[in-house]
Amino acid sequence: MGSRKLRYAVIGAGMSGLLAGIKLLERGERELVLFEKGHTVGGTWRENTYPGLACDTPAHSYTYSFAPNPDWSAYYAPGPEIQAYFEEMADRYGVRPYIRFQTPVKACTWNPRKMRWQIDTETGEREEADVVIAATGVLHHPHIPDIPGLADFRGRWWHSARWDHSVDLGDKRVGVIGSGSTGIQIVSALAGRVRHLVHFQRTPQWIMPCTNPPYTEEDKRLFRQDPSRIEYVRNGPEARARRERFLAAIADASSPQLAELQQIVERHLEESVRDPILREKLRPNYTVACKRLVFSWDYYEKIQQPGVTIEVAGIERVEGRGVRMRDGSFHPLDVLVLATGFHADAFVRPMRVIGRDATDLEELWAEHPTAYYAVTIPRMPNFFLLNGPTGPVGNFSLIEIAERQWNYLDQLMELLRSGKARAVEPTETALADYEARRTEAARRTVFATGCKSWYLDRNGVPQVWPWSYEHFLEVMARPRLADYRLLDG
Ligand code: N01
Repeated sequence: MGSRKLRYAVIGAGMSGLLAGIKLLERGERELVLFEKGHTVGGTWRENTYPGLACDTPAHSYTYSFAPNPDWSAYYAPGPEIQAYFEEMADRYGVRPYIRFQTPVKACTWNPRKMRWQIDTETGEREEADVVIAATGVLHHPHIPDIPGLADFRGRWWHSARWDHSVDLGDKRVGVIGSGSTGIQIVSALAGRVRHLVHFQRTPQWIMPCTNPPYTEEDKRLFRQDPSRIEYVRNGPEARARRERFLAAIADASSPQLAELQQIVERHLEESVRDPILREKLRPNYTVACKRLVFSWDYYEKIQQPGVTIEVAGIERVEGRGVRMRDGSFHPLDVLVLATGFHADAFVRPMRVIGRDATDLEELWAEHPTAYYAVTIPRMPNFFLLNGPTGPVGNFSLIEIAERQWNYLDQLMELLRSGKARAVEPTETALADYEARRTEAARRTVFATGCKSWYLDRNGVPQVWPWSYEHFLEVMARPRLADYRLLDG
């Protein structure tokens, strides 16, 4: 079999989908189409526009390795700047003309005769491709909890990822439900800027202190002049040590590194919150980093201003004019923001994926979503995932992760391009073995130490990468072909 030209379909034009587009164009591939459900690129950074939105991964790390940005305004970049970066990337690398916006994919169906995927969109289009790259993101289906009475609320309410900018909050009494990274960022931003703010916390969070120094014009000039300074922020000894320390902490709940993290957050709470009653309200009863660690440089300070109430009594119901607590108390509110997270186990769903032998991905994922090393799935030939299930999604740069995954997948695609195979998929045994080792390791992680979080699958097993970052880099460096089935049609 000689070499052949492939046609590629990328699903999603967020950070990972754009990466796929850029890399394919860079290789000279032109037979490609990106399907995007939204009106522009950027994924999560397009959807989330809430006040205080920022990325808690250092800006220079949350940047494509091949497109450094000396102009980030601060160590942690604000959301709109990140969105602007992705818009620029789509143009700079010429990906935009290949994107079909407002075109959600309804189904991908493997055609065994043609050994190609048929892609059907919600807009009635039908396309074929040899390769599908699912870059659909992790957290994008808002979780709207079933809080009694929500429908009766006479004020305005919305989910954090659907911010209503038409409402001026300055003179409003605002309630924010949820204390994940989103809720903490929103409350920090609104405190002191609205008439009254109530932060409803079902479960308090450990807050990791950090600083967010703005980059001066001089800093930016130096970054531009000497890119090794950017590389230093990304991968210098301090960044590496921080990453390794953090990974050692989360991978082993009995590690000294975790004990050290615990001390840092406890000290931060003791030193930052003066009122002992408030301090106890804010004190979590689980181990640090069991839930995704929240970083903040100002949350404790902001909530101690006048006009902010921390409520931990538990919501009984929403009423027409506010929120009733289980202890009978009542918070009158004009606006309610649900920072209540996302359906983290959706991944490519609700898209329907029917692979070889009419295998339905929904059935494969009935128990929980999974993929061999987070990137490939048995019976789904030439169906490749970026930031798919069981990958390292914690407090890391998902960009770096997607780049490593791309490097791995590109080697599988090379088998197709060079004519060594028509299609490639991992064996069932390889996935089963991976899952057995992964779930075993996952039980030792901090995520399994008894808190509730979106990291856990419905059986309470962490559905994320449980090993070191080094192991991830090692595995992503080269596919182990013995674990793959090559189909030649
Ligand atoms: O969502 P979450 P998020 N009644 O699922 C509460 C990324 N991110 O949007 O803990 C009352 O973490 C729920 O309470 P509990 C990051 O990966 C990154 O904040 O289940 N409360 C919890 O407090 C992050 O982890 C950045 O008891 C209810 C909250 O809602 C992920 O997005 C910034 C409830 C949900 O927390 C998700 O964060 C922001 C109910 N019925 C987000 N239902 C960066 O900076 C849920 N809750 C990169």
